[in-house]
Amino acid sequence: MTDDTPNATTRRGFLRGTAAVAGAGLAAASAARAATPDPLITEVQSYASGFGDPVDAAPYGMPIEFEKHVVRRNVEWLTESPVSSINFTPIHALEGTITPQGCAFERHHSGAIEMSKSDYRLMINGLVDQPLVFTFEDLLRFPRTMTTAFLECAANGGMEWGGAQLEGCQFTQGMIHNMEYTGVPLRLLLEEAGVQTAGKWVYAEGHDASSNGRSIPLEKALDDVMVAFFANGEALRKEHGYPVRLVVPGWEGNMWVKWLRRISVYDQPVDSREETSKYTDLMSDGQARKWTWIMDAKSVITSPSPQAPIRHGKGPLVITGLAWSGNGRIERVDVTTDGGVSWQPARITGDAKSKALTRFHLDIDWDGSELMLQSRAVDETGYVQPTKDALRAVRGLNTVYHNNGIQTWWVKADGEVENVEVA
Ligand SMILES: Nc1nc2c(c(=O)[nH]1)N[C@H]1C(S)=C(S)[C@@H](COP(=O)(O)O)O[C@H]1N2
Ligand SMILES: [Mo]
Repeated sequence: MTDDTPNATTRRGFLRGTAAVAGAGLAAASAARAATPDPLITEVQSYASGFGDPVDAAPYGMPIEFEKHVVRRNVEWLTESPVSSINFTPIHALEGTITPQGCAFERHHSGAIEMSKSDYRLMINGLVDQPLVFTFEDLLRFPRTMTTAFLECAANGGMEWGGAQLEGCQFTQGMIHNMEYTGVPLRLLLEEAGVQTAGKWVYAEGHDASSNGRSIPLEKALDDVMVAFFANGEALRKEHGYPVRLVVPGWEGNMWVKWLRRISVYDQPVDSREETSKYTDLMSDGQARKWTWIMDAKSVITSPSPQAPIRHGKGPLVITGLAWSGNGRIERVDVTTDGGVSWQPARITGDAKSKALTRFHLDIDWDGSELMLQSRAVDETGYVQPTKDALRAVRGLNTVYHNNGIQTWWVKADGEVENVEVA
């Protein structure tokens, strides 16, 4: 423990009351600290005897240098070229639920393009009464809505289907981010164009060379899909689709078209590259599962985890992680420290928003022995996050998509953590 927040103190009191041995150990540790004069307490520090930076030193702020390890990282062998690649959100080092744009993972099929608001155009055509082209200014005059939603690439955790075990939840589960979006419901733009009765699907494409075209059933397009231009209170960053991207809550990241260029209304799906040769799940029998849009309930313990080992020794241990479901709210998250023999419910901290990342915590008194840590999410539909083996039994090993299996962290006595699987 490096801080002495009121919460930590309360919890220490609780632990002392319930576990005499642990309580004694904590009291001894505190006494030792108090007995040694700490210059950080007893001496005037330089920052307290001079001026700090003036207000205009950083008109747009970056994280302090001590946090410079909290960055996106990639896995070089994963993709051939950085313009058609992916990096990973440092979820092991973040708290709460909102992902700052500056460290939210990126996935581009042909690089991030630079598009100004004045050059921006969005076309709606196909089976509509009136084909329309909107400028960015036009979009700003439609009534706005807001939603917080996770975006998870369908390939998140994909390397683990075959058992490749990357050391860190950033790498195993970091193809995810969660932002608060503001924009215009796609429904309003479609209503403006007037969808004809034959129209059953929309096909969304981006301005980039890949275009990343995806077919979306009209029902979803009219429900909660958003044409978004703000994320976490500010303009979208270039890499997330500036100035306009599609937000498709609960559905796989590939459908969240960036640098949104065109919405075409069709009577049937387009069967584009991104929904046939890619983003379909090849099963053992050679058939592919198609239209696997929804991201099923999943969770992962973010700390402790391989990149976030336990450094403080035994005693109070904060276990924390993230849970999410493309089918709605997270109802419950269970945590096991013994590889699934016994489970206890974690605390859902803050709101459990529908189709958004949900934070959970479990405070334990760690006795210093090895742990097999897992979390298991249950969503509001009653769906329970499966084991990886249960998924493999049904889907085989050919696919890289939609792995929402339970992740196991082996916590060793020295606090180091390794990515393992329990049979
Ligand atoms: N126009 C366009 N949209 C796109 C992509 C792309 O390459 N081009 N990549 C898709 C994929 S596969 C994912 S997972 C998400 C990633 O969004 P992010 O870069 O904001 O994390 O955007 C999707 N939208
Ligand atoms: Mo993706």
